[in-house]
Amino acid sequence: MSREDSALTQRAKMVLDFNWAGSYTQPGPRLYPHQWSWDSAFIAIGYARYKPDRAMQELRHLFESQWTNGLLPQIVFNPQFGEYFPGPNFWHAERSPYASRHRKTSGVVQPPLHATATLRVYQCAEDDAQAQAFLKEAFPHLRAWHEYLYKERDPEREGLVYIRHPWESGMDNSPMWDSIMERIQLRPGEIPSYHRVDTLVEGHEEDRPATATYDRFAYLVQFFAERDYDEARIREGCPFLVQDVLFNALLCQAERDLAEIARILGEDPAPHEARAEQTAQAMNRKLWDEEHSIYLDFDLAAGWPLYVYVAPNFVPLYAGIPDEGRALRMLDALENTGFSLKNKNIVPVPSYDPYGYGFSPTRYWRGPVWININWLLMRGLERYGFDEQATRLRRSIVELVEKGGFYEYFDPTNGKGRGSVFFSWTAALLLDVLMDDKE
Ligand code: 2M8
Repeated sequence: MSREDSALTQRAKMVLDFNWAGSYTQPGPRLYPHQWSWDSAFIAIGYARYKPDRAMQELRHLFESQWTNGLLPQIVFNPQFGEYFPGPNFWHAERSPYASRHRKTSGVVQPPLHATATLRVYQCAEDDAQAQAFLKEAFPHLRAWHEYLYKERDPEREGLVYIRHPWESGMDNSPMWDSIMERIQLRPGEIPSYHRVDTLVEGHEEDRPATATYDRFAYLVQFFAERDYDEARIREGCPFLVQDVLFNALLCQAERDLAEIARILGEDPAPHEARAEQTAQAMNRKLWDEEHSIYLDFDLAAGWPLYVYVAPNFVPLYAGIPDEGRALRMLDALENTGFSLKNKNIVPVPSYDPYGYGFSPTRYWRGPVWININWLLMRGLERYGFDEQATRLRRSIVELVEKGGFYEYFDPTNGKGRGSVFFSWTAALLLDVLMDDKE
């Protein structure tokens, strides 16, 4: 490791220490004080490299807040920080008979990377007995989590699970949701009364979702709470039901990793392998877009695909879902469209096609570069042996953070950092990249 890299490694560890809240890591100091589900999985992947104990604590804190029906919540609230919106009093998660009784949580989920993170922690840990004990402890939580998704979120047993709120995608303000948001026509009396705080944090206002979008976010939360989080009742009339590419691709890889965990523990890996395969096949059958060589989300409420081209929809590469031929075509699309790994004027990979309608280099999930998506794409390119392009992405991840700082996201036109400073998954995934050399 070069001297610059080792200085950067130290800085990344400092960011994580700064955000460590005693039993979990805050995604970012001011905007995100609570525990977020997929942030914790990425963060654990970083900790796995140098502090496996902490990685285990991170995941354990989330597992302890799991609902009894297996739902792993998007947010676990820390009662010390009261002013976040929406807080527990808006979610009313307690209306569900399954909600965690000892910790307050939200009532939606986030992408399921947790089996992947757990396996990673096990593989990196040096104390075999401790690692084995952790795997044993995590296994029932992970099994229940995946079972919840396939049972409650895949009513037609297609092998594809749905999300029911943009927050469940992790890509809150993505242009993918625009057509659905437009379809949700609200009358004044239908907009819940609420008070946003995200726009009060200085320097963030113009990047954050618009008021009309937040009205719909809040409306959907109210819709779930009014139905006591009963999935069958929600499904009946929910205007937002989407089979999302990123979510299902990560689930597919997580099932493969859960199969591996089962094997290590002497449990049966077959059900997990079978589900991973079913999801991969369903994605190839239903979500593949022949014309643009990318996977597309499917809007279940409307019954059609969402023709919006976002970088996360290349993530099936990470899970080994496309065959060699399709993977080559995806690579071509990554290199020769607006995403353009080759374009010297754009920092790869913008979250949304810069030639796409409504692209913005600075607005939240509508164009900026996110380190977690780049990391998933980099690992995906490696998986298929596209080494030159993977190296390009690796360099870009390191350079972005080195020059721009540990930001939440970056402007692809100039590499400038934006959003939360000291952002945890940026630090954790950078560590993972820098410490690759050690292997
Ligand atoms: C962002 O989402 C939260 C709501 O969940 C927000 O906008 O307030 C997203 O980037 C999401 O992917 C992330 O998990 C969360 C915390 O980093 O922030």
